Amino acid sequence: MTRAPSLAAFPRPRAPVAALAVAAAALAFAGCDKKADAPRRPPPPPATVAADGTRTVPVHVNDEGFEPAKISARAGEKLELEVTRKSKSACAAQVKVGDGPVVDLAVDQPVKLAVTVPASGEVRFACGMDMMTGVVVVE
Ligand SMILES: [Cu+2]
Repeated sequence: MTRAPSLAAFPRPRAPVAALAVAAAALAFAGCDKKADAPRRPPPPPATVAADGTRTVPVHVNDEGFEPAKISARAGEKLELEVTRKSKSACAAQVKVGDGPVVDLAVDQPVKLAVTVPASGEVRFACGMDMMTGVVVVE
């Protein structure tokens, strides 16, 4: 008679504690994931403008595609993309700007590609397989 209530009483206070511990562990995991992601993939640095007016826009090639995938340009602007492959995926191994040649990319080796900005419209850029795409839009 004295044992039964004590046995029943033990699991009850423990259950919520265990559930909290699981929830806390899950939260800690989610937090870790986000923290691990941020330093592993910082965004590309801002564009720079050289003395001759050429604007250089850093572009990263990630697993998900180009970052940024859309770049605004002014008509006739001297523009170049500084493309850096940040993904080991084969999809990121090449890039092609407009009608230009397909250029090989090595991981973390920036490659500068001049863009002939038209008076209007847009210039596409893409991976070698044309799966990941980006665009320079004349505005
Ligand atoms: Cu591809």
